[in-house]
Amino acid sequence: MTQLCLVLGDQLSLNLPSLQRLDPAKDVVLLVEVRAEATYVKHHKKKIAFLFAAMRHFAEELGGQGYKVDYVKLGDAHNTHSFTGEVQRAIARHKPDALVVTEPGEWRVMEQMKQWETQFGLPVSILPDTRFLCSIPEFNTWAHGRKQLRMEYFYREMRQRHNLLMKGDKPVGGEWNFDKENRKSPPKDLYIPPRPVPELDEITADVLALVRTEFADHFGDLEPFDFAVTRSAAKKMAAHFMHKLLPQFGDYQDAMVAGEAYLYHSVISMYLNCGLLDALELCQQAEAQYTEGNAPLPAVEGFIRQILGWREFIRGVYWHKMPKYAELNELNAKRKLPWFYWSGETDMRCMAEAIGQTKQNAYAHHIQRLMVTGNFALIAGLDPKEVCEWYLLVYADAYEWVELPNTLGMALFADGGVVGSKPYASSGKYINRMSNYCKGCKYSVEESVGDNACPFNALYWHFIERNRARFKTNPRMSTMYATWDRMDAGKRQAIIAQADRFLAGLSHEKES
Ligand code: FAD
Ligand code: DLZ
Ligand code: SF4
Repeated sequence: MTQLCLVLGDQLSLNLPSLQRLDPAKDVVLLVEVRAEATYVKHHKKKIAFLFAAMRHFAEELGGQGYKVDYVKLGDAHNTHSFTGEVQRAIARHKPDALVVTEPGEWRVMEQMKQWETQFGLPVSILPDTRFLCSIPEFNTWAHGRKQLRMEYFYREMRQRHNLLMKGDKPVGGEWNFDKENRKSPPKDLYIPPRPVPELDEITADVLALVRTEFADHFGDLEPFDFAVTRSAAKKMAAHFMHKLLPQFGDYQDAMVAGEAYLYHSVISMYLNCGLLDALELCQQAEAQYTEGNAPLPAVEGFIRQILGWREFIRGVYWHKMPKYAELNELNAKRKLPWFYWSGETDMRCMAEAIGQTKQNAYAHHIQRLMVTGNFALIAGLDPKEVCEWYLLVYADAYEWVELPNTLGMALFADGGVVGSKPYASSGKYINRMSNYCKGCKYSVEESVGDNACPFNALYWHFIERNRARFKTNPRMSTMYATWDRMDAGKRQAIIAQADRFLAGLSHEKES
């Protein structure tokens, strides 16, 4: 019996379950560059280049391991530009007896795969993706019957199950979570060790030329291109983080500094999500930095929590709640996405910085995504569908399984509290505390009303007031309502009018 195995662009791992099933001597691995995947949302140019270059390098790596690889390039004659079309053509070429795949990261692709057995008249095995540390059935069992899904409790079980930072059945250091010791404001003289810049080889140069011509109208800058595109280069990026940045990761996890896109963040999500890095290996490497005395516990615990806790929890929520999840809009937000999300041209310095870095790097760190662009979208009442599409296409690490619960749930509260127990709404005060953006901004973060007032301030109160019925009884929001209600009625009226004027002035169309 011969098998055909389709490997997707975010499945570039040698330990992929479907690859483990193959007999390299006779089975065939298929990788395909297809327009449908690059354009179902118009992905950032850098993201397409990154994935195509990583796929081409992975095909070489597989060849080196003795696999028979069939690689379809974007420009190949007769490319049908869809997964289904390319599998069909490959069946005609190789005449396999069976198809084998690993479950995909997106619901829409799973729906396609489920049709293949009938469509092609061949047995199709869709294997669980064991690169994740919690399987979909395991998450569903954990979630079953719980009134609320809370990451913290899920995370504790994951720590025990994978024996990370554990002393017997107790957490190392006596606590599960050291967040209160993390999250300092950025000092003026922060030194950030420079990140390694991977070399550009011929394969990547060819892909850059392809993307430059074929996807010219997509969002974002293609160059400078400084992503790792091989497993070994991605491992060097991770090693740089472990040795040079992890000790201060916790301290400055929430900090934002103008002109500093990466700070002490690992910048590994794009490699982890496409399969070049392994989640458990990263957690174990971080743990070793603690046990060897190279990094403090709060930093290491914080990093492990992001991967073992948040990343796995978010994936669990996605598969537990889809497909209805994508349609949720708890706060009935309907405003169109302002044009400056595409251009980065706005006088709000925090937004210009976060969007500008996103255009340049296809990356922004968590707090920029959550508390700047996400917070603005939440308090301005932007339509979740438009916001989710933006997040899915602008970031190199974005696939729907991870983007959707983070955006629709964590940032927009459009899921009504599945991911977070309260909305992450905030005025300019939070941004001022955690960044140096406000000092160079046209607006004054101290003011809520008037031409110079920071738009986040009035929008925040507008959000609080217009969602009173929904949040007044939420105990975690009661101080906010008490503060707002204590304010002088004239002041409250002026703030609401200020926000209304600002919202009326937002344009979703390109200005000529
Ligand atoms: P670090 O800050 O160094 O953290 C280490 C790792 O932890 C990350 O690489 C990532 O794998 C994991 N992690 C941390 N937080 C989360 C989280 N909330 N969910 C899942 N994994 C997490 N992450 C994505 O990978 N893809 C996305 O499309 C994505 N969209 C997001 C959209 C919004 C609105 C928000 C608020 C967050 C989103 N995140 C997404 C989560 C997080 O912002 C990124 O994982 C992180 O910024 C990646 O940068 P880093 O590798 O430097 O992470
Ligand atoms: C994101 C992406 C892009 C741009 N192009 C391809 C492609 O040409 N071929 C491919 O196999 N995968 C691509 N991907 C990643 C897929 O969109 C991803 O595998 C699915 O969304 C499932 O998570
Ligand atoms: Fe952003 Fe307001 Fe600060 Fe300007 S003043 S950077 S708009 S928070």
